[in-house]
Amino acid sequence: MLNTAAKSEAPGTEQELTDGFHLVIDALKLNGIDTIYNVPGIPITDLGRMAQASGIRVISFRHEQNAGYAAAIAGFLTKKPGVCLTVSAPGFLNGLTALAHATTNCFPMILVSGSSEREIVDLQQGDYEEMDQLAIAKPLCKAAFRVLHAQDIGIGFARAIRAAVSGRPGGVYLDLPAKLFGQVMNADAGQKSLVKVIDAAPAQIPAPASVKRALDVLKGAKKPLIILGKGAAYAQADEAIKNFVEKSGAPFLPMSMAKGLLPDLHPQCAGAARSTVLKDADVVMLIGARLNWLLSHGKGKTWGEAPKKFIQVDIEPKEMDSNVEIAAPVVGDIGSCVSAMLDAMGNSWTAPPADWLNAVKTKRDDNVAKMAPRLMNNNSPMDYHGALGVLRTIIKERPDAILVNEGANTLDLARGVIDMYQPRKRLDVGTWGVMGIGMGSAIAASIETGKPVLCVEGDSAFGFSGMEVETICRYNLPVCVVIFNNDGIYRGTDKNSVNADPATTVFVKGARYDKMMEAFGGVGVNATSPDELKRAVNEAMDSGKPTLINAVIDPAAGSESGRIGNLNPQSVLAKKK
Ligand code: ADP
Ligand code: TPW
Ligand code: MG
Repeated sequence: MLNTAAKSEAPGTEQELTDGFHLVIDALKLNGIDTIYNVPGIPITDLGRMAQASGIRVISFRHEQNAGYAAAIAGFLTKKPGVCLTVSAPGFLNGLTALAHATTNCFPMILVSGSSEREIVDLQQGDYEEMDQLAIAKPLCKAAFRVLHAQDIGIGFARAIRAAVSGRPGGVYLDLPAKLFGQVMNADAGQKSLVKVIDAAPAQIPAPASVKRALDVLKGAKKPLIILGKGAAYAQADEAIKNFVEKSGAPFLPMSMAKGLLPDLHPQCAGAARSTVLKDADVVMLIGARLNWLLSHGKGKTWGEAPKKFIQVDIEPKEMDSNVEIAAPVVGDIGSCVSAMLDAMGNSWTAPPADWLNAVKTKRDDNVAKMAPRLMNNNSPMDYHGALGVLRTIIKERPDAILVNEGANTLDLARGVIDMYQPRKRLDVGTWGVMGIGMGSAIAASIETGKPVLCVEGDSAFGFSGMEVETICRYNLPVCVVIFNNDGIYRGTDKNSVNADPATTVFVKGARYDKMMEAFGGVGVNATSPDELKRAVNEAMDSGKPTLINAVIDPAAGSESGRIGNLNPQSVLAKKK
């Protein structure tokens, strides 16, 4: 139903009116956008209020970056653009990191920011929060639009939505100058100006010849490997992907956010034999995963000496050959591509050679067995493995819960230790390895899915979005935050040998993050052993109460930059410690 703003006053000319505020809300609702992640202020305070009054869920954050990360992950989880609403210049800039993050990760998101008066901004006359936001946003997103007239709001939102979700998804910026909101127009004309986006992300069917080429390459493999990336998780083609992987018989390796697409305990999962399969495979099929730094660009030591052929399934044609030659590109949406491959495989597909499958299985079972005793230790203070062993069991018992994870050691070790069982249950730092996605992701995950959320956070990582524990308490969300508190970044043991300042990577020793949650009425627990941790997390997950557990980790347990210390540049002048 149309929101009408008012009636015109002049006698004889009485007509229903609408305005920019109402048209924005109507445009969102018409397109099924039912949630906004927001921080209020001039000129969008009333927009948030009116959106809430109209039935849209408006989640107000303490910082736009976190609202933006929430919108970005909402896009990943739902395939609809997550919407973040901010004020002008500083609010816009705070949201911009998340917009760039969404674009980098191929998540559909729309950053909607109010802006100042165009005439004043363009003459640089010093308006309130003056900034040429559109120009600044452009290089950081897929598309950027500004709406100057109320009658263009419908088209503006339609373009933003379509740009965000079609093709390779990404971030879109929509600039709404303050003046727009108060613009009045005839309500009927306003209604007619709205656009319902039909088939926003149309299926992109792969060329049959590309499907045949891919299967020919796969069939010729002696040591095939399938790598599933977060694009495959995003695609929501879970059944088709599972059937395809199983029919192929090939070992599969899930990238971090693709874990659970097929369970990590699936007999074909090569997660625990990662280095072996990357090194030894002769044919590698990438499904919704890029050959970026996370896969060592498809070359070098990680990939071994033996020649390899790559098959790549992706919606973005330009992704092909980005790092190495792709022998069989399959361009299309993953649902269509995987279904087409499945059909073309027929009923007589032969499994890969047994010696390859056995070699992978042996390596995987060895690595799992080596890890097992470390996960059962009950040391106090805890080490990473003792604490993670407990969380791994909790997720096994509650496969429905969503796991949010960030940090360095806390991230890298949790990714390896905690098995996932269902698609889109693991949300983490993404392609850039961003610290700060934690609380925004947790809030959006809870709002969008209604499922319980477990956040496993480094103490540094948590600090980037920690104030949002107030938001978690305010909306009473079933979020349990576990802080791996090792007194710092990577380790809490660095010393400054020159003066009394603390070393650059350490924090206050023995900090009690649990008290932060108590300050807002949530539950805080200090856990010093795996047993205590287990009890506290189970209690939190059972009660659904906002909870923060300060898990005391040995400050000496971690290593520099977790698993990616090799990426640190080295000074030849600095003395090695
Ligand atoms: P990961 O970090 O898990 O390896 P990436 O973010 O590098 O994954 O890669 C995701 C890829 O998935 C991107 O290249 C993107 O174009 C692609 N993608 C996203 N959605 C789809 C889809 N629906 N169909 C096909 N490809 C997709
Ligand atoms: C936005 C650099 C990578 S990991 C990390 C930082 C600051 C924190 C690691 O410490 P934490 O984990 O979280 O306590 P742990 O278990 O190893 O002690 N700014 C941004 N993103 C990144 N990646 C950084 C800085 C970084
Ligand atoms: Mg730490």
